[in-house]
Amino acid sequence: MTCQAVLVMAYGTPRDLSEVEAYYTDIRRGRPPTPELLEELTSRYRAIGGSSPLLEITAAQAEGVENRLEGVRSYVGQKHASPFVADAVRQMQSDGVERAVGLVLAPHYSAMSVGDYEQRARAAAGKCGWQGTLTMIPSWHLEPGYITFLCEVLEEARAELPADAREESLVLFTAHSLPQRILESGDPYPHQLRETADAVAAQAGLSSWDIAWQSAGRTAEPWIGPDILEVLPRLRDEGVPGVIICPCGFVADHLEVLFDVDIEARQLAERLGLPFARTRSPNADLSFLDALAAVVARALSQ
Ligand code: FEC
Repeated sequence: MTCQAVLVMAYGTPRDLSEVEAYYTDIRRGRPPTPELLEELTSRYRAIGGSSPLLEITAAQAEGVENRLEGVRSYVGQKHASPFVADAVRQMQSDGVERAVGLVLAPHYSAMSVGDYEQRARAAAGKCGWQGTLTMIPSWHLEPGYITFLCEVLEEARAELPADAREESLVLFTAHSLPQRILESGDPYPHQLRETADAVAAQAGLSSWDIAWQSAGRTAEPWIGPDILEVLPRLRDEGVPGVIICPCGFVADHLEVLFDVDIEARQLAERLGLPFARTRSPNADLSFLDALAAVVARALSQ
């Protein structure tokens, strides 16, 4: 029988504050951050309790997918922290995996995100001489189980708002911003975020929704906007009674959700007097894991 696997890829996180510098250096492709940048990032990890739960959640998601697929073993490979994508590919090689499906734990395709994970996996395979077949899942932003999950958590979040703000509140679907230059090559990333938003809006019967971007990098070049921090004051000025942030470009609680949304955006909304709620992250929710496993099963059957 063919030895099958799912290569589960995610962003990665420092395990504790002592690893932040190495992690940031890896994100910056080997250039260490300035002391100011390092302190600024470290202070964000401190604000969420000293570390991000991303690694544990990634591991639980990989295990959840593996448990749902008979005869399929999962391998976790991260972009910027250990275990790296290359470590996972080396392990697949030594375990004799013949066929793997590459699943990135981010729903929307960009050459800079999913494309980059794929390049890392293929480069690692070449380097360690893994001869198996890797089939990448390019995106899964319209997976029915994911859309249904988002509809359900939207209703939960709506219930957190004051009664008089619930019905007319605007839902903002967000994803990690990327440098604007990706648009020049026709990258589908913004279009796919819009498609997720429209699919949820249609299924949930939303009357008021939009997309926005978050977590833009600290670099000089322009990033895709508008950023949620620009949108919130505009919504208040337009008389919108409340906002629900649905960070559907992410599937786990981590720094970009726990700090950028739960602390930074929420504090701004509070200052503006704008009622604010955030949809809970998929994490290891059972119906979400069913949806991910369905995506992988389909790719394996092709
Ligand atoms: O919880 C954690 O510790 C990790 C949170 C985290 C996730 C995440 C996801 C994405 N990123 C994406 C793109 C970029 C680009 C840059 C960039 C920089 C950072 C920095 C931190 C960071 N990212 Fe991230 N990202 C997370 C954390 N990201 C920290 C560095 C400091 C800062 O700018 O805030 C710019 C550098 C570069 O050019 O590479 C671009 C994308 C995603 C969503 C897809 C995915 O999860 O892979 C896209 C989680």
